[in-house]
Amino acid sequence: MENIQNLKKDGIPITIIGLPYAGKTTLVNWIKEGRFTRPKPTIGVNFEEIKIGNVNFSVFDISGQTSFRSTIWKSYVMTSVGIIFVIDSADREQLEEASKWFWVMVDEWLEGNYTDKVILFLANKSDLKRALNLDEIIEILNLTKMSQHQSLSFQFFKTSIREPKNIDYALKWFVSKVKNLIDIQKTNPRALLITDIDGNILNLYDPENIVEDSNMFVGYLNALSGFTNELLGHDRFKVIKVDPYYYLISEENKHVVSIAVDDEQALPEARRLSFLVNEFISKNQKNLTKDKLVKFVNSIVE
Ligand SMILES: Nc1nc2c(ncn2[C@@H]2O[C@H](COP(=O)(O)OP(=O)(O)OP(=O)(O)O)[C@@H](O)[C@H]2O)c(=O)[nH]1
Ligand SMILES: [Mg+2]
Repeated sequence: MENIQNLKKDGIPITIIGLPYAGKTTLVNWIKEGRFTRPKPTIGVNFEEIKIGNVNFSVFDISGQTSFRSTIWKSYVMTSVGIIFVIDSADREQLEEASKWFWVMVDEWLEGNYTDKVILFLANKSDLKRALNLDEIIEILNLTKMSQHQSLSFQFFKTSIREPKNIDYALKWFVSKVKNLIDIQKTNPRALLITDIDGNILNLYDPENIVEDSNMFVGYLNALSGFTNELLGHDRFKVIKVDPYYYLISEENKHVVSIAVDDEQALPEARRLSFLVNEFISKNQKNLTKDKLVKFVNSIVE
């Protein structure tokens, strides 16, 4: 299984999720080979580097199996820029379940308000006779509610990979949105600092020496954590401005990750990077060494 820890910055990270048999891998194969295939069910995560137009993508096509949804799906969604959610529009029995997971993603994981995600919803297999029409799907999945989440870039399409129908059109929308987002956010952090909760530095990526006096910074963090044992609470972020930079601070398993960026527009990318670091820390909790951490951080920053 491709491990999220190996996520490199080579391609723009894209995640494809949806229940089993929806057509996720068929979609990946279609993009790669330009033909309709009948893949076997995916076990784990299928990773592909794909070029669409002149843009490189790192595509994570994830198994739809139940056991993957609350953990693996979430990790990849949080650390991706684009998400493609695929449903089988002929499988009426599974629509409620698909709807449930779509809204878990939007409301719980993305809290409905992320500006750094593009979501493409595909009502696939529209070629099948028993496929529901788009209006029915919109109603069952309550997709009009997405208009309340205007910060998320969202679009739905009725598609068939078999015919093929609408796929090019849908992907065109998706690629251009993702590319715009990346152009806006494109930035390497100025600094990435990891400390333990007492302020001891475990990693410091600081090529331009902007965290000159990390004691000051650590002092600030200590002052914050002095009030509560938990600095920020789970999956929460705090942004502080210490001119001329913005610092995004997050906490995971008694580690504090602080990322400095130039401007507000780069904060979503900083948040994505902190998810990657937090993920790494959680997974390596038992045998985390400073060396490992430094190596990992170097692999996600340029
Ligand atoms: N009729 C029709 N069949 C399709 C279409 N897209 C995919 N399929 C078929 O649906 C079946 C399941 O497709 P997969 O791509 O393996 O499904 P998946 O979403 O990757 O499933 P998991 O990997 O198990 O989560 C395959 O036999 C595909 O050929 C479509 O647009 N129309
Ligand atoms: Mg698959």
